[in-house]
Amino acid sequence: MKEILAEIKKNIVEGRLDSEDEGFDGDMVGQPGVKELVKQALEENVSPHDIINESLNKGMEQVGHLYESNEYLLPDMMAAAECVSEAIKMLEPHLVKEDVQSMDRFVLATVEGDLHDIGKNIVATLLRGSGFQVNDLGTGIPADKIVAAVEETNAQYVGLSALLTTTMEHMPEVIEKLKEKGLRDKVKVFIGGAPLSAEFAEKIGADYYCEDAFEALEKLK
Ligand code: B1M
Repeated sequence: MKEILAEIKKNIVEGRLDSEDEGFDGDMVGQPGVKELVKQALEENVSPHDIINESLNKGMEQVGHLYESNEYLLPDMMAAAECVSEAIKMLEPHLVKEDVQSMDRFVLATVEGDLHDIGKNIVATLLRGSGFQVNDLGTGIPADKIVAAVEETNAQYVGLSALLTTTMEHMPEVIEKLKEKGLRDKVKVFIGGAPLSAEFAEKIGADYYCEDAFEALEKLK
């Protein structure tokens, strides 16, 4: 991995937004944090794709392991999440192709009971950048509301995100309610999120499982 990508990942794990942050051992003040490093990476023409997949996703994966092993507490996870959100804001202009316009409508939501939105937001940014009209409903969205949005906007695609093994179980509800409303054949259902898999997509009758946001775009193509 390029050194700059490794540095960004390290600083995500340390929850260091910028050079004023101390880091966990308290001795990192003055060293570049996520903001400075992402700026530098973009100036060096490192691709936003690599920054997202190699630094942001992998950094958060490591944070997840540290939380699981009780080395990190909730505020540590939140500090890392803030760094990722800030990095995505900086990457957004580089992911948007200004001349692309499409009539394709995408409804996107994190399912009921689930507040994780970093991955969903990356998906929204990429889709908008590729010209899709994205109706991002936000987090913790019940199946009824998702289906109502599909109906109202006449969307051709719906994307569901879940990060918890408990909340992924709300995904089949959305598919059932789409069937009840006679909308299932009019919309392609994409699902994504760390605990999901292609097997789960098949089991619940979703059309596509996406391991990451770029795979969603590939599948749409
Ligand atoms: Co949470 N959390 N969390 N958390 N959190 C996990 C998911 C966990 C695995 C950590 C762990 O224990 N190892 C664990 C779940 C365990 C389980 O379910 N078995 C967990 C837990 C337990 C919790 C709480 C219950 C903790 C508590 O309160 N005690 C709580 C739940 C709150 C709730 O939702 N009700 C909670 C809270 C939080 C924070 C608020 C602190 C924060 C979220 C901040 C936010 O989202 N704004 C947080 C975080 C940051 C994480 C981890 C560390 C990182 C998640 C993340 O942002 N990843 C996570 C550990 C992990 O995932 N390994 C963890 C980076 C992101 C870019 O990846 O979201 O997977 P991801 O998205 C990818 C792909 O999956 C895909 O594309 C994205 C971009 O490439 N994708 C899609 C996702 N959605 C898609 C939709 C599509 C297509 C692709 O449709 C088209």
